[in-house]
Amino acid sequence: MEKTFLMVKPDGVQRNLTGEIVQRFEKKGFKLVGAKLMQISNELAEQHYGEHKERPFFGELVDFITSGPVFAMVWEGEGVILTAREMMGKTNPAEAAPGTIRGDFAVTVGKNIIHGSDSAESAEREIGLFFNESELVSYDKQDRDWIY
Ligand code: DAT
Ligand code: MG
Repeated sequence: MEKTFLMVKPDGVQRNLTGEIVQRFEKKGFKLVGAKLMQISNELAEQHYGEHKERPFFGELVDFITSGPVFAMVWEGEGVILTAREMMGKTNPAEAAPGTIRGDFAVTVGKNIIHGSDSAESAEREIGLFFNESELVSYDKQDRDWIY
């Protein structure tokens, strides 16, 4: 089954949105298979956002993502990578539709509440960066036959 990496950023944790965000993916029908509250190191931040190294906002991005705890998660489900991105809304909250996480809870691109992998390759890379194999749980959920 497809997996993606999602993370409540420091602004989302500080603004008490962790539970609300977890609940949205739970209610949708996706399955949580790994989660932890953690402080990202500078090295991990630079690796995670490596694709943006040359962008003018890279320094701010690394400072922001290391500015407080994040809630890192792995979610599983059919089409979860793309669907989670749609549930998050556009990168710039000013353009994110109401009903999406960024559309509902954020105002500026620099503090947009949530990260989600943008492709199968990113998901695999990011899950590997943030989680050990032993931190991911394989289990059956009793709602499965009511979702699929
Ligand atoms: P996303 O988080 O939707 O995948 P991205 O990968 O293009 O977006 O950028 C990563 C993060 O970098 C984004 O969530 C917020 C920040 N960012 C992107 N564009 C920015 C900009 N023009 N100015 C400031 N921060 C920006
Ligand atoms: Mg991205």
